Amino acid sequence: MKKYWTRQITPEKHGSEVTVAGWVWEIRDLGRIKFLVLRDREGFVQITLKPGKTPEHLFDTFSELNREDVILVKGVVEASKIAKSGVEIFPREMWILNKSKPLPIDIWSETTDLPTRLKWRSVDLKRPRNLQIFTTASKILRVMREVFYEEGFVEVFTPKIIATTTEGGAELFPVFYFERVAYLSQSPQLYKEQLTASLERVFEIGPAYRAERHNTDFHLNEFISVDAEAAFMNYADVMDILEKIIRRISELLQTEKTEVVSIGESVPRVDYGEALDKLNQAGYSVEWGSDLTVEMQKYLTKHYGLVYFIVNFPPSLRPFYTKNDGVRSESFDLIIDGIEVASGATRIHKREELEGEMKKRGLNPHMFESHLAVFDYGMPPHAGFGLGFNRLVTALLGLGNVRYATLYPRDRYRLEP
Ligand code: AMO
Repeated sequence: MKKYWTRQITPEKHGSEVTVAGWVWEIRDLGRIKFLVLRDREGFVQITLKPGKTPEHLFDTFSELNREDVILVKGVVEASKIAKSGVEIFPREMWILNKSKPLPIDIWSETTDLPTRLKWRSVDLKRPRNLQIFTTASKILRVMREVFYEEGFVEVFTPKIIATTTEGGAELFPVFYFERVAYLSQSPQLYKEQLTASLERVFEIGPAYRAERHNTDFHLNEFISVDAEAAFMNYADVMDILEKIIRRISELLQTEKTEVVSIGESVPRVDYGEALDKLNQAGYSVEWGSDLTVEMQKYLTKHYGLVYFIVNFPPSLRPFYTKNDGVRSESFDLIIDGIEVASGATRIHKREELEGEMKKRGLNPHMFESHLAVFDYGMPPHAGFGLGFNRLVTALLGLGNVRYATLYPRDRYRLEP
């Protein structure tokens, strides 16, 4: 088993014997002295071969190496003023565990276009920037889970094969389910609400499927949704939790020395009406009841900074389950760098009210009977949010396209790899 990551080979290890394993990133043959740079998930380390110091047969092994060959090296660490990481390893033994053909794409520079990179995604993921994106994404998930646990949430999993729509609208992928048609879940919305009647505070991190025909930089047909729902909270309370999550992630990114979207004392909660005023003053001409575009959301960062909420949307812009007084709903979107990263609300917890909102939107309450029945047996007031994980990573790391933050994106024209 591999015991050291390359980043653990530091000058303090001077004189000790270590075994490292990874891929050949770079080969430099300076005649008598030969170098290779070994890459693993966590970084790089230089291996140096010197006549007199290195066993003769390792020069033969070296001459067989190609970039991306998989190697295992046992050697002695020496602190070095010249090597990039301040250390080099003088090998005592070196094994080629597998050979690599020349790669189909260039992972050593940024010249390859996105479609070609995605076609060869497993190879593309060897790129150091990608290793950084996906290890950081994993740390972000961990921070989110920590905050949820601190706030008394339990992690749950709800079905992804479902019988009816959750969000309304026709953006569902049908699947064959024995004798009938089922659908892939767009959101755990109805299940997470139901669970507030028992588990009170729940969160789920899992895939959501949208059969949207959009082909934009921010839409996927399968994305990772971070969902939270809590009994006895309203939308202001869940915004507090979301704000805590974003703050903690921002602290994490600071320690990681990743470029960060900085957050002020508190995240502004901008009334939808006020946002419209600001936009209209700037010449946009948006009417009450219109959705804001990415361009408008980007414009608003001038007034509110890179991270802000828009709150109190008109009910017509929100799904049927959103609590409202007919003019405004207790709802919010979280915008980071112009992108809608999360949306949430206080929910309707009275059955008759919910049925009324379904009818207003042309949905048949009979289709939702199993959901509505839960409201007859002690449904508490509750609120929650759904956060698009791929969009969050894209916005925080400034990637500009949600596909960069997705291992194997599913979009309108991409079903493989
Ligand atoms: P909504 O539909 O706004 O709300 O989705 C919540 C968040 O999920 C992300 N998202 C997407 N990410 C990538 N590609 C897509 N096609 C896509 N669609 C949505 C966005 C969005 O903010 N049930 C409600 C949430 C709730 O109220 O709890 C819902 O699904 O970041």
